[in-house]
This record gives sequence, structure tokens and C-alpha cells, in this order.
Amino acid sequence: MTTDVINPSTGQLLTSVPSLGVAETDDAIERAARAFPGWRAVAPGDRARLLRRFAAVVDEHLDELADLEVRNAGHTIGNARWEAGNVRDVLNYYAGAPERLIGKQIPVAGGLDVTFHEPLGVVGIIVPWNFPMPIAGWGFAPALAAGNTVVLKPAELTPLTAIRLGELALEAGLPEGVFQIVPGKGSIVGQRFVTHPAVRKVCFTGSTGVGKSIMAGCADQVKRVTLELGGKSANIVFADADLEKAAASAPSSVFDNAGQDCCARSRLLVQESVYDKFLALLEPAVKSFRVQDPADAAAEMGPLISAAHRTTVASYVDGADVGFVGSAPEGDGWWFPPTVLLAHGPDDRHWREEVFGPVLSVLPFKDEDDAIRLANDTEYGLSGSLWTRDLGRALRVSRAVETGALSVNSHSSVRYWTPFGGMKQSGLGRELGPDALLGFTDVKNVFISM
Ligand code: TAP
Repeated sequence: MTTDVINPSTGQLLTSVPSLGVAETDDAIERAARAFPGWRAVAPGDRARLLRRFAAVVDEHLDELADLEVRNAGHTIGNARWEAGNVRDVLNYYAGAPERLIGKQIPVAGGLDVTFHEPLGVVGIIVPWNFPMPIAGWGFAPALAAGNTVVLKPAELTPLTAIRLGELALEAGLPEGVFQIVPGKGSIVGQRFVTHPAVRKVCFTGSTGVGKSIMAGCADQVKRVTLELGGKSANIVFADADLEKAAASAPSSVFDNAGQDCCARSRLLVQESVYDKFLALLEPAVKSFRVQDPADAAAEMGPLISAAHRTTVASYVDGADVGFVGSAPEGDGWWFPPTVLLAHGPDDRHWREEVFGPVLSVLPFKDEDDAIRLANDTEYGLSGSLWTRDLGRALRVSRAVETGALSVNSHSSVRYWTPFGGMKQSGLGRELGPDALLGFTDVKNVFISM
């Protein structure tokens, strides 16, 4: 079977790729299981060198990978280049790990007690369509560094960069079977990762609903699981903030990647004393946001991923109180303009649910307590921002907001050397930074009697 891959900027067919069934998925998993003993036995320095070589090969193909992502996912060329560079950087970062997976020596009577960070075996990684390259790299780089072998399922809509990364890994010298791409449907390939006993851990990024079913499925074999799920992050603007700076950066914090970003600051909370002033600053910033051919270097936003997704996004705008709207190309492709909706309370559907599109909901708040209450009034807890010049408030609110990543006077959430992941129903476990690595190992304690 094959799947058609579509360019979302034009709606045209790009290519077709294989869509694997259960038997082919089992073959890949079994190859990975056979490759595991050899890969875990590779000397730490040699495993580090192979990962650095993989990073170098990715770097040599950076333009090609970025171009593929522009065409397959509609990402702007600026973002796509950053994303390919992020795979290289994550590989280089975790290439430092094989030589630093250091256990403990614990004092005991009558012998020696030492701990080891043992690799798990085969790790199954399930990737969504919104950030195909980085999310793949955040899983496979630490998994491989810790000595595991990997089977990776890209989203059916966006398999091209993952398939290319699989080829580049072989070109870099990773042994056969250590890192395999298994394209196909989530309900077939992804499900098999959950049920096949040789897969010892599943790393899933995607919707909260599918994440819950994967967690339930993994319980049957007490399979390790990392979940990176949805978000409905708040961007809180206090009256004492640098309002010009906060307004200038608010559009990219939600419209970047056409809002198809789990960290999108899609709930804007503005202190009521500066609400009108802030919206007046925000309007020109939204209207001048450049939505155009993502291959154009000036583009700030491309199309949505599919026609079906555009219909879903539009359903949140229908009947809502529209504040103002930016512009988007007409004609072919799944375009949608940046849209600001005025919320009338925290029960509005567009305020509560993850839209996963270029739609920003705005609501005023009274004071610090009110802002914290509204920000936390959601099942999600992934990301967020707050804007203030008061350091005490910045710390108080940062500690009180229930999210895994928060930025003060900034919208950045992701650095490959700092932890990233969700609280509440936004996820389980952490990716990136030092915390992710140990999630790909089990601690073994050995006592030697003397
Ligand atoms: P999903 O429909 O959940 O799909 C994500 C991945 O899971 C795809 O590869 C999909 O395969 C696969 N999948 C679907 N059903 C499955 C099943 N029953 N068993 C195993 N795998 C299955 O999400 P999406 O629409 O692609 O992505 C959007 C969602 O992901 C949003 O909610 C967003 O917030 C979340 N997201 C979160 C993060 C982080 S870091 N927290 C990052 C990106 C996205 P196919 O689609 O190929 O069939």
C-alpha cells in the first residue's frame, strides 16, 4: 500500500510513499531487536562518534531537508532551516551522553554496590505532522545515545523528512536496524508499537485523546511511555509590562507554524486597565503578519496542513466575536488568515479547546490572582508567557502557573539543552536537556559480595 503526500501550499500531489502493514512493522521491530545487543555493546566513544557523524551528515543536507519540509508541511523556509539545524544540534548534544551515563557507587556493608543506566531495548517513536523533524530528533537522539535501537513512525501527512533522515543515518554509518523509519497509519504501525512485546518504550507526540489510548495500551505490558500532548497556553500581559514589545511579539507566539504548535500562546490575557491600549497595539501587528508562499524568505506563516484541518479551524471562528483578521493568499492551498477572537468568558469554545490553527482568543483580567486563576483553568499545562517589569510578580506567577515551560518577557519554549514537556493532561515525562536521557534507561543496582 502507498500514501499520497500533498503539498499544502498548492494542494498538489508531491509523491507517494509506502504505508506499511502489521507484518512489515513486525519485521522492522524484530530487526531493531536483533540490532540491539550489538548497538548497546558499541564502545561509548564510538557511539558518540557515530552520532556526531550523523549530525554532520544532517548538516551537509540541511538545505535539502529544509526544502522538503517547506513542500511537505508548508513550513516557512526560515522555520524549516531552524528545524533541520535543530536535529543536527540535538544529535551533537546527545553525542556527549554515551561517555557520561555515569552510575553511582553506594556504600554498603560486606561488598560493593554500584548502579548502571541500562538501555531499554527497542524504542518506538510516534511523530505528529506539525513539527516532523524536531520531534523525531528529540526522541531518536537521546534514545540512540543511551544505547537503544529505534523504530520511528512519521505522520502519514508528513513522512518525507523522516524517511530522508533514516537514509542519512545509514550514510553516516549507523549499523542496519539501529534506526528505522516505518511509514504508515497510526492505527496500524503506531498501534503495533504499543502491542508488540519487543518494543520496550513508546514516545508519543500528538493529541491528548490518542495519547491516553496509547498510555492505556502500554499499561498491559507495563511499557515505558513518554507523552507530549496538546496545549492551550496563556500569554499574560500585566499593565506594568513593556506593552509595545509584548504586542509586537504576540502574533508570532500563536501564528508561527500557522498556529499548529502545541506551545502556541493561543489564550491572551490582558490586564483590564490596559486592554484597549494593548488591542490597539496588537491590531497592526496581526494585520501586517506576512502569510505567503512559505518558500519565500519573507514569509512568516504558510498554509494549514490539510483541507480537513482548515474546516476544523474555521468551525472555531464561525459565530465567534471576531476582533480583527490578517490576510492570507486566495486560491489553491489550505490558507487561513491570522484571526483574533474576543472571548466573552472562559466557557467560550475557542477559549477552552485547542484550535491548532492561527486563532488567538483574548480575555481581560483584573489582577494577579485573577490572571493565575484564568491561566490555570484548563486541563492543559504545556507552555506559556508572562509580561511584567516586576521581578517579584514574575517569580510568583511563574511558580503559580501550572505548565511545564514558561517564559517571562519572551515567547521561547524550546532549547535543546533545557527540559521540555507538559503538566496535567499536556503530557508525561520530559524531552530535551539532561532529563530526557534517563527516560531511555532503567537503573540497575548490582551488589557484589566481598
Ligand atoms: P494525532 O492524531 O494524535 O497523531 C499523532 C501521531 O499519532 C501520528 O503519527 C498519528 O498517525 C499517530 N496515531 C494516530 N492514532 C494512533 C493510534 N491509535 N495509535 C498509535 N498512533 C496513532 O495528532 P495530530 O493531529 O497528528 O497532531 C496534533 C496534536 O498533537 C495536537 O493536539 C498538538 O497539540 C499535539 N502536539 C503536541 C506536541 C507536544 S510537544 N506536546 C507537539 C506536537 C503536536 P497518522 O496520523 O499518521 O495516522
